[in-house]
Amino acid sequence: MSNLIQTADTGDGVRVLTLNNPPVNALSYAVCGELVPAIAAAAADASVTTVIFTGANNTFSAGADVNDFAIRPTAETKTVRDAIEAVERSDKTFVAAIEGNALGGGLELALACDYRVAATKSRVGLPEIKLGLLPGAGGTQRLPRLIGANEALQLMLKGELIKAPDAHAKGIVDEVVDGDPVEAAKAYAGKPKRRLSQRKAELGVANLGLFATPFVVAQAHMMVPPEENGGYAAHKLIDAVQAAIELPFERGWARELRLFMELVQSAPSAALRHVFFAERELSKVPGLPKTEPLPIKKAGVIGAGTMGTGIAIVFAEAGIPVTVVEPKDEAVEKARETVFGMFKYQVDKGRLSQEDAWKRANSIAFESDFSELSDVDVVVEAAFESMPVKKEIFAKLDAVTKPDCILASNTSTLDIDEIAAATKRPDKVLGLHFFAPANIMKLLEIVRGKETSPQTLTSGIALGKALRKVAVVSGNAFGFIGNRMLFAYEEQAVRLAEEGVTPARIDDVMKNKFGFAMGPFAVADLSGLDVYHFISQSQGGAPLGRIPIIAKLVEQGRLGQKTQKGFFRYDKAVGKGREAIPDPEVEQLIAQLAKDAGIPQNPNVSDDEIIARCTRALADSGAELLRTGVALRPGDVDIVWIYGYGFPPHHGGPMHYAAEVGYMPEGGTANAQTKELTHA
Ligand code: 3H9
Repeated sequence: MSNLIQTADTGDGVRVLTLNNPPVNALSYAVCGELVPAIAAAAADASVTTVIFTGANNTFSAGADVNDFAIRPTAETKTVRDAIEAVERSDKTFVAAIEGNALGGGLELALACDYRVAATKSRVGLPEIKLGLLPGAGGTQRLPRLIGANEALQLMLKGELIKAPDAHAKGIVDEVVDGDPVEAAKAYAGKPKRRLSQRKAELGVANLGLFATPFVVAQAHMMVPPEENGGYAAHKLIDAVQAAIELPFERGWARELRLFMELVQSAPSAALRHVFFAERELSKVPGLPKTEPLPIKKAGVIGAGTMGTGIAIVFAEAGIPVTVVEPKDEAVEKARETVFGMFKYQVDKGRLSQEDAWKRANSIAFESDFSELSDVDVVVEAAFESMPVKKEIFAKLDAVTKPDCILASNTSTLDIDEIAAATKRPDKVLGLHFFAPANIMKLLEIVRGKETSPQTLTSGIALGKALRKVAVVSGNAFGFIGNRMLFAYEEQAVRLAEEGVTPARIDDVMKNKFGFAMGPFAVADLSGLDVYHFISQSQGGAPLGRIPIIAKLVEQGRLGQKTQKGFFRYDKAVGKGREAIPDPEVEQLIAQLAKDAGIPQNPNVSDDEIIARCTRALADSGAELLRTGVALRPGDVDIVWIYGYGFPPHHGGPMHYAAEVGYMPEGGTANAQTKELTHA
């Protein structure tokens, strides 16, 4: 036997069983294979009165091993459920001593104990919903019996981690301690058993009388997304909690397992598990030599426009003081208002204390001269999207900043190598492409130029983590990963419109049937049709689609949401001016242009065909990025689209979805092999 479970008797009838499966003590089949006999041995040992569960590696457990869900269990396989059943059968007292995280199956093991003690800095939670699962080791049955079904349901549907003091206030843990939780747990030795399985689940809602349960259950079903559009696990989770309220424990425990097994085998859970692992792969760049990242203690930003201000806020929120260089007074005035407005909002929402908000807002300094950047460790340029402008800025930055300062551009389309060539330190130049609004959107594309050094790239990845972004490394190619694919996707949507399908229908299908946060035409209107036009002009002038619809709309002053007219109309009185209103004028314009160009009409394409064409365009474009080495892995492409463009996570991203529906992108597979990054 290995030492996945460490056993220690402390001499006073207490046996400590320590989970030891680095890094997070996942309760893998192998761990449970040792845990079950260890519990049985303690149960059979007359000298033991109390068993304390704890974790090595400064943590309790992150739950079941997510890798195991892809492995079919055999009759011999042991899971957390077997360990919990062994606890349930034993007449000893069990105490969980929690440090670090007790999540998923880890918390479920703790809930099977009679008492729970947690270190002040630890966190607990049942985040299974984020993997398209439900807590399947008794969480849906025991948590309602501990804190009431209504509150338990809210916690499990959100899947959030909560800090130990909050968990204590809710009654999830019995005691919070500053010192060693194992020492504190010993005080519970020999105390009477207190199994949650013996309790009845209360609803936790007053004044609803006889109809309380059906009311709460029906409300919950109504509040989550439909089963086929992101809510598959949520509805089953609600069913499991209903069982906790209505059925005896043993039957609820059995029902939970059946529902859990259905979810483990479901497509949405496979997609969400893929996203979980893809996210954790991001910082591993094949072939990147190991180097220490440069410390980033102070930052600079060029430009106080919307992007520059947002980026400055991101630095301030991460505790990195930042100097914004902006020569125009009115732009500075507006940026200051945005900064203070945003931090005030955080205070109003109770997320920040007044004092912290004030400190952070004041860690952003506005200056008019580049010379103020002489002591910063990184500068992010967020000026106008024009190569001559960027080159001039980089040449100036090269002259004023210290030699090892990293120079980054927030460009969304321009060539990083050409920008780097304006400096004498191209090895210190890279792209840091934030998405608007920069302080809200999680995605950051890190663009690696031809000369970007391993240390600069490593520092960029470390900075991404410090700024709490989901950072994806991209090669230097037009549009990088996200925008390159966006153009391919928008092009396909425009082609469908040319064939007579209205923009409103295409948006409705992609949003409400497929699950995107917004439809492709609403996205175009939000980004600005002038931006698309400008980019297609700078790329040789070819229109998106076969006919110059966007050029015509721009000519008519229809630039999108900002002019209240684009592909759709916008009215300040409807949805604060953000709701897309179909516009027959645009539909007629498209029809006329298509007729003039002799494009065959086919307005009756099915919804499935619309989805297939738009998602295939994404997969084809993603496959090309993988073939040319711009993107490292299919999972990276998926993460860019989920975090940057509102692709529905339950479909796992464009490459995962293509593989799932069996689509083979042009010239390659959706699951192309990981490649070393090259430059396109
Ligand atoms: C469950 O419990 C089902 C039960 O209800 C029913 C069973 C019958 N499994 O995120 P990090 C790895 S479902 C396997 O970078 P952090 C992770 O891949 C589970 N591996 O660190 C990474 O590996 P690598 C419910 C896991 O400090 C390494 O650990 N639990 C698992 O930023 C470090 O992870 C959850 O959903 C796992 N469960 O965050 C919790 N967890 O180094 C999922 C982590 O090779 N986990 N790894 O790339 C998390 O939320 C975060 O990982 C955690 C640490 C907060 C724990």
